[in-house]
Amino acid sequence: MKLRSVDGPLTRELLREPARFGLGQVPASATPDATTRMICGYCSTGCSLDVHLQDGEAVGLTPTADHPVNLGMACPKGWEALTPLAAPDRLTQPLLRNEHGKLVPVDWPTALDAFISQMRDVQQRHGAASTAFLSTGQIPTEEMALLGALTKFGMGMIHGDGNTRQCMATSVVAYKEAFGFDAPPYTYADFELSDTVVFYGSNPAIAHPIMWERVKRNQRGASVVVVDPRRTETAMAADLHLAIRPKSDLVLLYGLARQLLARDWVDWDFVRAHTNDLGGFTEHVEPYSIDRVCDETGLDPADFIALVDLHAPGRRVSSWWTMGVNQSHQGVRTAQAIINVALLTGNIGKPGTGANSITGQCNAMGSRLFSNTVSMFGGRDFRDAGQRAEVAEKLGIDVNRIPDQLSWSYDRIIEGIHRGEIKGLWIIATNTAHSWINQSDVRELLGKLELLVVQDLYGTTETAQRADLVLPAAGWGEKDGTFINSERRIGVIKRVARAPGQALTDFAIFKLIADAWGCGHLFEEWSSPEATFTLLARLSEGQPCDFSGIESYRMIDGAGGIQWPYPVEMREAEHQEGSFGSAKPPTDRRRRSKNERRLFEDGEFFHPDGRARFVFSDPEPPKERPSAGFPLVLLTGRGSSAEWHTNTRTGKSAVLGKLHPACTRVELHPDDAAARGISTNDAVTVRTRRGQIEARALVTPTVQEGQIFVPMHDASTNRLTFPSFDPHSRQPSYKHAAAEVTRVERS
Ligand SMILES: Nc1nc2c(c(=O)[nH]1)N[C@H]1C(S)=C(S)[C@@H](COP(=O)(O)OP(=O)(O)OC[C@H]3O[C@@H](n4cnc5c(=O)[nH]c(N)nc54)[C@H](O)[C@@H]3O)O[C@H]1N2
Ligand SMILES: Nc1nc2c(c(=O)[nH]1)N[C@H]1C(S)=C(S)[C@@H](COP(=O)(O)OP(=O)(O)OC[C@H]3O[C@@H](n4cnc5c(=O)[nH]c(N)nc54)[C@H](O)[C@@H]3O)O[C@H]1N2
Ligand code: SF4
Ligand SMILES: [Mo]
Repeated sequence: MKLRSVDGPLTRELLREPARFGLGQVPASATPDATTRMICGYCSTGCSLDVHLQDGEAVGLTPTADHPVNLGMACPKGWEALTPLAAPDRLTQPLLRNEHGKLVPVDWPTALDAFISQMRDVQQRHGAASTAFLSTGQIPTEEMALLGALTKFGMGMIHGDGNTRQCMATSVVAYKEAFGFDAPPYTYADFELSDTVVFYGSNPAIAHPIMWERVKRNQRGASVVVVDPRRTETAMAADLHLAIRPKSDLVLLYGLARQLLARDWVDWDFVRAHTNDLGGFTEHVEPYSIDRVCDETGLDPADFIALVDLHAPGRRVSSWWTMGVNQSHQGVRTAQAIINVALLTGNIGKPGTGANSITGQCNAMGSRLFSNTVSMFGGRDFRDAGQRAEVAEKLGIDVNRIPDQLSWSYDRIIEGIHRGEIKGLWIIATNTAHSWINQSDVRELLGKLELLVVQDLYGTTETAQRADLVLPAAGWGEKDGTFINSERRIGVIKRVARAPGQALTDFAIFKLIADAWGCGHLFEEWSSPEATFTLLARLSEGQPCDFSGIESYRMIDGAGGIQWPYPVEMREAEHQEGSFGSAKPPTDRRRRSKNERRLFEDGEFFHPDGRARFVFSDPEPPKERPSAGFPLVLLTGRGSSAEWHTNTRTGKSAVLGKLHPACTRVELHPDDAAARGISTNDAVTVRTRRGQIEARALVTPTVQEGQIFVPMHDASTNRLTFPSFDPHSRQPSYKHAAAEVTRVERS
């Protein structure tokens, strides 16, 4: 065929030798073995799965028995992980919108030609900064890194963010400010080694079922506390449930700190040696009396005191948080208030302790460190000339290719479309039209773009349906790479299945686009996922996340995953000691067995002075409060362990479909239901100022009076949510909007 702008060597090779790109080919990484192991592609727990092969292709899977993360367990999604690969709506060819507005199948050269010519056209007319990308925490680190390098160093883009903004941005900022680097300090063994385990806005029984299993294995008779407005499955199994008013966590935590100071339950040695600003913090929490805390959180004083008691000196306290904290108009300060309590009591860097943010997606941690969106590779700063020079040198590229400014955050990219400044958008592995907070707005906005490219497994997603060009991607199970889980553990995924039709790995798609764009020469060293991993290991050198000691995928596999940091010196020390991969007790910080490690054991943090910071500010009320027309507070979140986000993958499994109600449901309290004449299973309308949805009522005392809960998995949920953002992290506050529920009258 005749190509206008695409004539790179890789495209020619794709036409000549499609198997080299994995097309229709027996899995490249298939071993002759009957089984191979890899990390699950759903949540950030990072369970290992044994995939059973026949002629190199997956025929089934079971959880790995001897893996340090899951110890032989998996949740329903893990067991069903292969099913979505065979779904009938898998994309098998690129789709291009034709002059009649219809998406029609085309071949790769045509798709690449359309991508290059239209993206270039937008850039020529509106400048390179008018094109942007939105990516994900659900593809391997190597793919994220290649995308980030290609778009910013190769294609001249400045703006690109990920769905991790909806999820982890708050933790990133909280850790950076407090510790000097985005560094979750824990290892999962801490679940088992604590005396007190506190979950703030976290529902692991549903969202991280295998982490929850680790809590159940606690051998120290730990007291488990859940701070959540809802009586979740996790709260029901806890020793103490603090059903606070939504968004009152900050007041609770300042009150807790004040009580700890009043009782002198402070680890003074630790605080003096390793922190700054306790004086200011002590003054700050002074007004948070027991009365004020109970008044603002709605808690019973006895329950609040019980929480304080569980922080007694000598107890190992680990505090964990997830989206109930991060998705808030004051998420960063709330997360830092959790960190402050840990610093105050010296509950950090020791077994069974920590101020611990649990990540969400399988590779959210990889995205935070290597997607080149907000920070530059390895957690560096785009604005720092020295760091730009360092990255340029390690990559062998001209430093002028590296932008010297920060990318806009997701919400600012959306606003940029509003203002007509962003005209071309490339969305990879996220379903914006379903999951973004202001859905009616975003769906309309996507239509305003001059070019929308969507790269996904399925052509049926709400976002792909709105695209001008859809690129068919291979999924988990059909490609090689690494993920980084919640406890900083790097694990391997492998190609064990054939991608359907013309679907290519995201890695191959990025390489082809680089080639066709004319910047392929920048990525010669990025020849395969594993070669890219070596490059990333080199980029990590000298950073807190240094994993330059990892030599190969094989080494990671053999060790059951390796946590960062793992610098060269650590590997060398382990080799010398003969303790590599063995259970030999560690001797010093650099010589620790690599299987279960936590950060800050020596009290050294990543700020230049080595000290952690207390960061705090005054609480503020949520931006949209209940009113006469909308008297209820709407909470959203995960509905069941069988549903994953926008359900593009989990929705394909009949087994998973049986584990949750088929319809959209809204949970409401019996008194609110009675006042509105609503019974369970009634058809109801849920309204907010943004829009309304139809749902079935589930009347249950697990939600408090005055609150309702709608799972995020339904395509319409985000018509309701209120777009407010944490000012420091720009993370959306999905968990607070004013709403009303009414019964649909049958005619
Ligand atoms: N089955 C399943 N598992 C998943 C996912 C999935 O879609 N399905 N997604 C993964 C991802 S990406 C993520 S980020 C994690 C999310 O994991 P979680 O954060 O545990 O899940 P959510 O249900 O979003 O929110 C947790 C809880 O926050 C509570 N909450 C709401 N407002 C407040 C508040 O103001 N204060 C407090 N203290 N709590 C509040 C909600 O009632 C809810 O129970 O799950 C991961 N695991
Ligand atoms: N109301 C409400 N909304 C929320 C939340 C909430 O609590 N409440 N939570 C927020 C959070 S924490 C998150 S993380 C987001 C998640 O929101 P999304 O990221 O939009 O959700 P997913 O369904 O996981 O979308 C991933 C997409 O990538 C595709 N995909 C999967 N694997 C691959 C791959 O290897 N390559 C490519 N190219 N595509 C792939 C899938 O088919 C799917 O379309 O939702 C946010 N939205
Ligand atoms: S807990 Fe998470 S990582 Fe483990 S099997 Fe379930 S979805 Fe996969
Ligand atoms: Mo998430």
